[in-house]
Amino acid sequence: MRIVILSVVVSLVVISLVSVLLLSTLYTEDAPSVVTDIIQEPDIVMPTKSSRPGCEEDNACYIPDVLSIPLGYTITWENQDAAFHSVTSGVYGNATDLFDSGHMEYDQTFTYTFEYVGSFLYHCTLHPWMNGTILVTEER
Ligand SMILES: [Cu+2]
Repeated sequence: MRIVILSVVVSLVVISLVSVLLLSTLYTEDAPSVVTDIIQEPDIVMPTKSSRPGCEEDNACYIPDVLSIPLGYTITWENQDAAFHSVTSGVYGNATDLFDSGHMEYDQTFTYTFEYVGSFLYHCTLHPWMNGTILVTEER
């Protein structure tokens, strides 16, 4: 009788331990993906078809094409177009060496932290019509 009770208790403990383990794996798998989604929310996107001229007429080669940020803010760009694009400081044919993403493929992101106050022009090295501006202000 004692052995029967003991084995029932042991089985119950094992079953509950396994359930807790299974549940915890479920939750640990869910939690990081939610956090990742929040972190990867881009500030600026390169939309589809920005590789063809015309987006500049709607100021929509980078969306938004002008963005104001506080000093020290880190901007995330995301290429949502099928074509390669870049995020390069300066203007087309006259890049500065502040930042350069290199060629970004679809879904790729680029981040840059602005450490100086001012207005910063940037462009795409592949498509002369793609231009954007970051306005960095003193307030945090
Ligand atoms: Cu481009």
